[in-house]
Amino acid sequence: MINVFLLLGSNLGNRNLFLHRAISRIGQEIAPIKQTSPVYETQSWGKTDLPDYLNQVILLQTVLSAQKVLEKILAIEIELGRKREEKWGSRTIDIDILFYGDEIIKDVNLTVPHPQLHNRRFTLEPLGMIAPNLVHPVLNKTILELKNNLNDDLTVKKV
Ligand code: PH2
Ligand code: MG
Ligand code: MG
Repeated sequence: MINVFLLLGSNLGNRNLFLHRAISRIGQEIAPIKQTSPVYETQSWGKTDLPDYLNQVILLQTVLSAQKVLEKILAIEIELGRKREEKWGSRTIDIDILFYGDEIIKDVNLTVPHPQLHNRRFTLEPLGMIAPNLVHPVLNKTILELKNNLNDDLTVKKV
C-alpha cells in the first residue's frame, strides 16, 4: 500500500459541495480515505484577482500506480464539471497529487512531488495538519520546516 496525499481545490460554484463530492468519488474509485485535513479558505495564488478557494488535503492508501491514480482523478474532475481553459483559472474542482509514497516521478504528464507545493501556503497549511513530520523526498525537509521557511503572504484561514 502506498500513501498518497491529494490536494483538493475549488473556487467556482458551491465550493463545499465540490469538495464533498470529490472526496466521495475518490473513496469509491481510488481507495478509502484515511485522513482529511480541515478545510481552508485561501486567497487565489498566481492570479490574485480570482475568487477565494476552499482547499483541503486528504490521505489515501492505494495499490494503484501513480498513473492510474492520475487517470481516475482526471475523470472525476471532468465528472464534477472541470473545464480547462486558462492556466490557474477558476475551477469547480482541482485534484492534485502532492506525494505518492516517497517516489520521485518525472513523467511527461505527471511530476511528483508536486513541483510547487513548497511555495504555497494554501497547500502546506492543510498538509501540515495531517502530516507535519512527512519528509519531502526531493527537498529533504519536513512539511513543518517547509512551512516555517515559506515566502507566501496570501491569506489562508481555517473555516
Ligand atoms: N490552485 C492553482 C492556482 N492557485 N490558489 C489557491 N488559493 N488554491 C488553489 O488550489 C490554487 C490556487 C492551480 O491549480
Ligand atoms: Mg492545482
Ligand atoms: Mg491540477
